[in-house]
Amino acid sequence: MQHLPLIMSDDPSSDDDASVLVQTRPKTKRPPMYKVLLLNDDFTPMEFVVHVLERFFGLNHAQAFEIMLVVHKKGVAVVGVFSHEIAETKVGQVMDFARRHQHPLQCTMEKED
Ligand code: TYC
Repeated sequence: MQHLPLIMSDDPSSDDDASVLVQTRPKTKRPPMYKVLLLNDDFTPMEFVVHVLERFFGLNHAQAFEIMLVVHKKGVAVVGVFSHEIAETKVGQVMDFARRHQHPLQCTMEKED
């Protein structure tokens, strides 16, 4: 097998530039997280919201009741923080469950800062 001479490129955009090779601080960017928000409305029964929080967010009855009251009084509350995929799944589960029971409950997600 024949070995050809290796010529280094002078092109500054080329990957053989030393600054590309000397990466002393590897970037370990964590994936963005998403807040799942529950919104107040005047029609969804309080017990239904408590049930949703127990069923889809793994809260016990006291925690679920507490968060339901925060939403009821303040209009909105963060009910959990998840990866994009998990947050999307939770929002879908809540919206689907509310729709099937004909309640106008709204659940959304928002990127965390
Ligand atoms: N405001 C509703 C009521 O008085 C209760 C409620 C709480 C609705 C939280 C939605 O996300 C909600 N029946």
